[in-house]
Amino acid sequence: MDMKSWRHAFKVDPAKTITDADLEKLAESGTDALIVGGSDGVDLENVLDLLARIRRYSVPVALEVSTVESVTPGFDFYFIPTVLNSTKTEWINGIHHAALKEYGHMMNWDEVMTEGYCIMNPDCTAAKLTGVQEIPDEDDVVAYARMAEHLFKLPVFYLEYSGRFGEPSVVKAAGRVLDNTRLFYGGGITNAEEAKTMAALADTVIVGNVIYTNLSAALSTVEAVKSVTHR
Ligand code: 1GP
Repeated sequence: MDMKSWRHAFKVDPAKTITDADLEKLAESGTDALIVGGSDGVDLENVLDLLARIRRYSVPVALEVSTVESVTPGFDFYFIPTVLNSTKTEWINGIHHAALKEYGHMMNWDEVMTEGYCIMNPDCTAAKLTGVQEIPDEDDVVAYARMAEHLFKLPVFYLEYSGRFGEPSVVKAAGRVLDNTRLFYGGGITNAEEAKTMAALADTVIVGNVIYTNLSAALSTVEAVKSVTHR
C-alpha cells in the first residue's frame, strides 16, 4: 500500500513493552501502518524483536530511523527524519551524511522516505535531543511547511507535538500551504474525538503513547480517523 494513502498509523516504541496480544490488536485494527520508532533507548535488539513479532501480520511496517545502529532489513519502508527546526546540524543532515558515507552504496531508495519534522513541544524527548529551543508559532510553521514542500521537496511534513495535543489552527495553517507534501500530525491523541479533530486537518494521523496507557482508546482512533473526510 502506498504511503500516500495512509490516513492512520500507530507508532510503536521498541523501547517500551507490549504483549503479543496487544500487538495483534494494533496490527489487525485496520490501521494503515505501524511505524516503529522512538527517541530514547532504541537499539538493534529491541527493533529486531518488535519487527519479528509484527511481521506475522500483513499490515505495512516502517522503521523510523533514529539511530544508524538500529537499522535492519525487513521493513517495508524506512522513514528518515530531518528536523527542520533543530539547532543541531547533526539532526538536520549530519547523521544522514555519516550514514550515507557508510551505507549509501547499498540503500534501496524505493523504500526510503524523508520526513521534514517540525517539533512543536519543547518538553518532549525529541526536542531536547535535537536542540529545539523555541516553539515555532503559526507563521514559523507555515514557513517550515513551505520549506518542506517547495525548497526541499520533501514527501512528508511532520508536525510533531509528541506528548501534547496540538493547536488545530496551526495544523490547519500548515495544511493550507501543502499540496504535494503530505502532512503528518502526531501528538497527544488520547481518544476518538481528538483523532477526528486532527484527521480533518492532516493527511495522516499518528497515534503513539496512548497505546501504552489505554489500548482500547488507542484502537478507537482508527475508525475515528477513517470516518472523517480528508482535508
Ligand atoms: C510521536 O507523533 C507521535 O512521535 C505520536 O505522539 O505519542 O503523543 O501520541 P504521541
